[in-house]
Amino acid sequence: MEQSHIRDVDPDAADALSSERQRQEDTLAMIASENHVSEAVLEAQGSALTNKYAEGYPGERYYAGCEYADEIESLAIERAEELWGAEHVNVQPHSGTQANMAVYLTALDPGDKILSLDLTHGGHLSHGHPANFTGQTYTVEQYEVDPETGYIDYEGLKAKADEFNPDIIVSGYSAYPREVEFERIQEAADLADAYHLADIAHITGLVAAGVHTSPVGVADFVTGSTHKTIRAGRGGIIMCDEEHADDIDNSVFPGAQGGPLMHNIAGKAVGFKEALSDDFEAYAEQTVKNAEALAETFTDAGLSVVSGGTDNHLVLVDLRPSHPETTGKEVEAALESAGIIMNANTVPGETRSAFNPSGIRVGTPALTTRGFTESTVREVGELMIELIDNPTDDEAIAAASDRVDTLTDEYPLYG
Ligand code: DSN
Repeated sequence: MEQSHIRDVDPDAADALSSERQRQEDTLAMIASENHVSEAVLEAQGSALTNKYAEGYPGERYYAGCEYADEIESLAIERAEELWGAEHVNVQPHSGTQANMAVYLTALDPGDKILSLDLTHGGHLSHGHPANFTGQTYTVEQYEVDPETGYIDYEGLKAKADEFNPDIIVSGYSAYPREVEFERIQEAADLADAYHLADIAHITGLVAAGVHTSPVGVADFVTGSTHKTIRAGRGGIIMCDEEHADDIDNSVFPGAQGGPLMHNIAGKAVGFKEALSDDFEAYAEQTVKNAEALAETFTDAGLSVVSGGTDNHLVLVDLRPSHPETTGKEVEAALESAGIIMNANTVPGETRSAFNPSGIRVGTPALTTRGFTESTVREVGELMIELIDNPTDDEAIAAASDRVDTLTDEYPLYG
């Protein structure tokens, strides 16, 4: 087969791809769920494994020619077992939501009861939102964060578990800045004789590095994303004890998915190897220190940081007390114009809509990958505050944009 490069075959697609790479090089990625994988992970994800069908699991495939697919998937599994200390790992979920789907298929029947954190309090669509299959298939009750402290209301959760008698309690969140006390959630699950699913999508890297408490060995099922703080190939992962291993594997394939995305599993294997290095622990620690520095910068400027600070990689700001007329979307747009990319987010007690909410969520995993430390993160925080105060001031936006250009030049990404 004659081979040509994408630039010759499809200049439009080539332009879009190289522009995206340049966009990442020239902007500050502060979406809390994003990160920058290494060139090695990019290579794995762009490999010939994208061509291979490998339904089944290593050594037990439904197709021939799977010897290298087996090798790659086994590497990903072994490394994940070492990173998180899990008895059983499934690396095939296409995403965190698919991982959660497989757990629900394993643990629940349609109509069964899920107890999970409200989306506006930091939960996730796949934890029972009405617009998601979970909200449409199962009966859902939600717990909340304490309105005074912004921390999970563990006692309220226990009371709800007692009253609602759920079949599964979901912990792990998308916009919660504090360390999760998985043991306390397990107590509520024990009280209700319910399963416990800990969805650590955002904090997989912090847990692997030992920077945050692990729910592995506490919760019945632990799910996660593999491309956020853990910085590996894109997708999802499930961990559980041996007793649930066969059921989970059957729920992923053939229950919820067909052929695994073997090129992504290769990216997971390579990223997990990188995460097993000593450098990764320092990276995870720095990610948290950077988020703490950002939270402090915001608080010092009079912004209302949900829960008063952070223990992890993200900071959630409620704009209403300091900037009652400014919405998260306005801030998102102003910052984007200056090359700072983060997202508007709902906050506990939200009074606007999910599309134009009252808060912003800002994360440090990607900046930390670039080499940013507390002082540079503080500087970015100051730029953000200037634009939160003046979201429509073109001069302020231009000045911030110049500074972002300097910072991105000083901290190149892929080069
Ligand atoms: N979209 C991810 C996030 O931003 O948290 C979760 O799926």
